[in-house]
Amino acid sequence: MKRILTEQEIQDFSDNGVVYVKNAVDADWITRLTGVVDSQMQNPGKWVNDANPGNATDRMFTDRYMWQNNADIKDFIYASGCAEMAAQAMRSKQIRFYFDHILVKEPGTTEQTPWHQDIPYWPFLGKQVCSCWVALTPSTVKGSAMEFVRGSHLDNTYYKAEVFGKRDDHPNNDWTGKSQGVPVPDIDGSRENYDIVGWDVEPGDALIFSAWTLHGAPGNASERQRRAAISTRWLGDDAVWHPHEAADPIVTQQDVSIAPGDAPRDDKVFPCVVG
Ligand SMILES: O=C(O)CCC(=O)C(=O)O
Repeated sequence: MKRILTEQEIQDFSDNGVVYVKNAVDADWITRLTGVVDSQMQNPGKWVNDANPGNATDRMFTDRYMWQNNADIKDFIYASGCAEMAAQAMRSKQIRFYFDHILVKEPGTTEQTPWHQDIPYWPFLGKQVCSCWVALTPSTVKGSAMEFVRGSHLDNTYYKAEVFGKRDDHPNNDWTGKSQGVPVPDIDGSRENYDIVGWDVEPGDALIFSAWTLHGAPGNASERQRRAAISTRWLGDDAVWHPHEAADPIVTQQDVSIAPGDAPRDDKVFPCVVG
């Protein structure tokens, strides 16, 4: 069963730049993807970032761009309904896939997800670009849940990409240096000045958010509960290819058959999932 967004959910996405979608994907996906997380943590891919390999605590682990080699993730992209929800949220006729991203914070993880906007990290421009973040474990606003600055997608501001968890032994993470844009303000330093929203989530719930919405998350202070999620990234009708120096190197100009300013109509690299 694929989840269909209500008119209210679609309007919330449009007004707020983020929408919480209860029971967005079936429980079977959570079982399968939890297995993927466990196996990637044992056997990471090329694009891993692992703060503390092998540790059961204080470990932030991310891996991305696995869909071409991982059958479970490929199935999830085509069959989970995330593409359709992205299409509905963005009111887009067509949806192409960009990349998959798993994010894990083991109990006692101090590393935060800094406040950021996704668009400057990605080689695209356009307003119809979004993520569908699906919880694989519970997380609460008081704990490790994501937070968003409501309405920040409408500010027409392109924020400078910041390095996440910079470490000398993780060159994979160090590609943001020449990013253009406005520095992200110190949101945690003056939270009262921002309209910050977040939701307690259960496995299978989703947060769909615009690539222009400021978002972040604390570490994971829980003593026992892992916090894990998969984020899939989606390109709608107005997305155009915009390679730039500080963009994520998973897909660069040499990997695609399109030119800057083109729609992402390279079916091998950005498969069309809706439309
Ligand atoms: O899960 C997190 O802490 C961050 C996720 C995120 O920033 C994203 O999916 O774009």
